[in-house]
Amino acid sequence: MSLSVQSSIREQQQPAIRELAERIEATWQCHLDLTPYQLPDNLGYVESRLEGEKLIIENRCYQTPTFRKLHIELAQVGQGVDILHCVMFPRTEYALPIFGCDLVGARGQISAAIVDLSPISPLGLPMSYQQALIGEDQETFSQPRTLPDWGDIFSDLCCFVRPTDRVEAHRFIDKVERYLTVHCQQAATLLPTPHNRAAIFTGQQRYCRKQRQNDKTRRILEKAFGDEWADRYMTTVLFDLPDT
Ligand code: BLA
Repeated sequence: MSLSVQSSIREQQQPAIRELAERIEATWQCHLDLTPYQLPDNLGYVESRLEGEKLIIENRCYQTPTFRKLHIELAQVGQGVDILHCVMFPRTEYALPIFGCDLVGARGQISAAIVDLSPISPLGLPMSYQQALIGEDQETFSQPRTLPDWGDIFSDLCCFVRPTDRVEAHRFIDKVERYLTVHCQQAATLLPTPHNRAAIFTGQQRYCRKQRQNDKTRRILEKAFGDEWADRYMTTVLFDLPDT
């Protein structure tokens, strides 16, 4: 499937965000068998209509035999703030962690860069992931950030930093690409375990429930679209669950 369609806000976004979006999609295209995924009505491209700061959101979504939903979202708040959000939800017969990444940039700086492979089992990440990513926890960034309370869903390999310059921004982008590549490789070899579906669903449910507690995301959406819309967007587009 071709991913060459150009979006309209992509060209205007900060170089690090644009580059990360391109690398994520190139990695998906290289390792996965992508087909389109239909978002709920009218939520592919959204512009705010309320007073206050304008918010533009562009979504791209795919699925594969192993992943229920691969989501990459680019957003622009006013003229100053650019956001990249990406989550890969496995189908519930695959006991895979959830890859997630968020990059928030304002006026040429990146204030938040986070990437994780989040376990859906209380036992943590599978051993094969830990082996494939040995040493990742030793990489240094000069301004590490502290996770909020709801961030107990993230693994030991979670990287949450404020990159201070282009070198660190690239260090972060390279890291995302490594996590993503390992994840795609692991996903390709994992056999489905349908008998485990309920436990996997519960793990994904907990992940979504916690992510929906991110007030910083919620507030931006509420300011531009209102409370009800923001809640619908967080539960049906950003952190939705499959039908049981
Ligand atoms: C932080 N997310 C943020 C921030 C903003 C957004 C404005 C604050 C930046 C800062 O503290 O410097 C906004 N993020 C958005 C918006 C969208 C978005 C509007 O994705 C979408 C429309 N968030 C995720 C995913 C992860 C994530 C997948 O969507 C992690 C895998 C994490 N974002 C995350 C965390 C914070 C954050 C942990 C810091 C929250 C805090 O410090 O309280």
